[in-house]
Amino acid sequence: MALRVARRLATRASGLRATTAAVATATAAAPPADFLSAVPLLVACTAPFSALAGAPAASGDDASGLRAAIEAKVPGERERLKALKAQHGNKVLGEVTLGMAIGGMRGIKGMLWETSLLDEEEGIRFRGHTIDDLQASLPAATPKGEPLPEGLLWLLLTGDVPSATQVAALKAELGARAAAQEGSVRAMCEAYRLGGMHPMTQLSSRVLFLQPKSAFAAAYGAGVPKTELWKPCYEDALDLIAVLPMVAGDIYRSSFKPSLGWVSADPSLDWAANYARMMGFKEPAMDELMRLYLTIHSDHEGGNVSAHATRLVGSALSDPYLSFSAGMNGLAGPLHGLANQEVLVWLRSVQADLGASPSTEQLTDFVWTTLKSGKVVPGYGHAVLRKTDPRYTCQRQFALKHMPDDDGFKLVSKLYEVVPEVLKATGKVKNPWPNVDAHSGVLLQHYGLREAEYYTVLFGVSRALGVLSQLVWDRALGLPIERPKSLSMAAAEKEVGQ
Ligand code: NMX
Ligand code: MLT
Repeated sequence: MALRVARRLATRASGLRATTAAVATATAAAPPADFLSAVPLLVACTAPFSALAGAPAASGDDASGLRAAIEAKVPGERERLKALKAQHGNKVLGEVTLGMAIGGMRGIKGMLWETSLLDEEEGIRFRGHTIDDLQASLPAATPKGEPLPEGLLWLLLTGDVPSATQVAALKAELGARAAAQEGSVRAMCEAYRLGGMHPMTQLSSRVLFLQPKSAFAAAYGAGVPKTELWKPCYEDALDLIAVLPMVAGDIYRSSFKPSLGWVSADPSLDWAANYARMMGFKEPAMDELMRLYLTIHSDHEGGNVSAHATRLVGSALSDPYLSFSAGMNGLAGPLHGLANQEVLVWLRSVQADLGASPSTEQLTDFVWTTLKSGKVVPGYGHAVLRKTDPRYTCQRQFALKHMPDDDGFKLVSKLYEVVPEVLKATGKVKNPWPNVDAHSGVLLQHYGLREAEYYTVLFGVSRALGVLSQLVWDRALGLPIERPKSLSMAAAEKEVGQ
């Protein structure tokens, strides 16, 4: 009953969409040159955009059967957690030293995260499956092709590898959800031309502008009980995932290729290929790269900044739009997701200084110069991994298959022989091996996506699959508000008897 009330509330404002579109047309003129010139536009648009409330449209019909598949698992997973807590809730998971509290909580086992688990040697497993497993078992668009991210989304949400029929149904459902929201999303995108801002700031802001759509916020406001809140959380997650290519594709076009204009989704295409079209790319190999890229960047257990920020904000029962936007603000940091931008900028500086085929000695000197100037070598190191990231390895395999003679790829390969030795020689870097970001830029650049400042947006669109899937389970399992204990230095001194 309360859920029905929430749905009614969530559709009430849809009649205002015409007003929204009119405002959008009036304000869509020239993109602002910089942030300050964007401010009056934001102020002008704030009030009419409450009209976005209630546009989730396709929500509720479970056309793919995914929600029913999750629902079938919820009681069993709740029981499992209840039993764990009752029988083992007082077992010790590890000790927390003062060094860990000072050192970014590294190594503290302090949360549950169901969708993926990271092993420091082996790398990531998504619901127990390695990347190699996924490439073999998830349905693909072409024979022996890269996995479809829709299949990964099904896996993350249910724990089961989906059939080709289930993936086709989810692809169709995401397409229908995107089509149903296109009018309101387009109006928002065309009203908020934030071209002077970094693409990640644009992404985070635009997700917030969509927040009035939230079925979760409406459901909470209508008094839907806590045990049922995972359902509107799921609706928001799927609605948001469905429109992210539209939102992010428009950020790309409006920032870098304004002549392309608005690009509608092609219902015959999958989520990743549509995203490629929305950025103006048509080559089948680019579609395959996008499928791989959007699959492997989706999730990296719960402690990384974007995942943890999303979880933390969601734990206050902030809705999925607010939570995901928070995660994107974390992903925008250079030690996290923005490292993919930093890598390409750094590789270009190597090429500008040393030419197309630098020697090992020249590269070694260049890496030392980077370190001595106080900078990190982007794309290398990790807080958990202690070996080469398997996400790096699978991108390398993609390059060997599709673009073995690319100069950027050759440089990345050469650096793999040089950088770890230098980082080891510093004596302080715990993991001298490359992470996911060391490789992605040269692949994208090869297919014409050369604007490095956009790269983290691609990471963010992919990360939505993981963090929003887990958010649905956070609510389904009834996980509480997160609130770890902090210490002042004085309290720490007292604690250690100093
Ligand atoms: N280049 C230079 N110094 C490094 C590097 C690197 N790639 N990696 C670690 N260090 C330094 C680190 O700054 C620290 O120095 P100090 O004691 O002077 O503060 C020291 O080595 C020990 O750090 P670690 O314990 O090895 O690494 P930590 O867990 O603190 O940080 C990263 C992990 C990923 C932040 C770090 O390795 C780094 O800054 N890497 C480069 C940026 C990057 O590629 N980030 C992307 C990570 C993946 N992602 O997408 O999020
Ligand atoms: C990620 O994908 O989130 C990064 O590798 C960072 C991390 O796991 O800490």
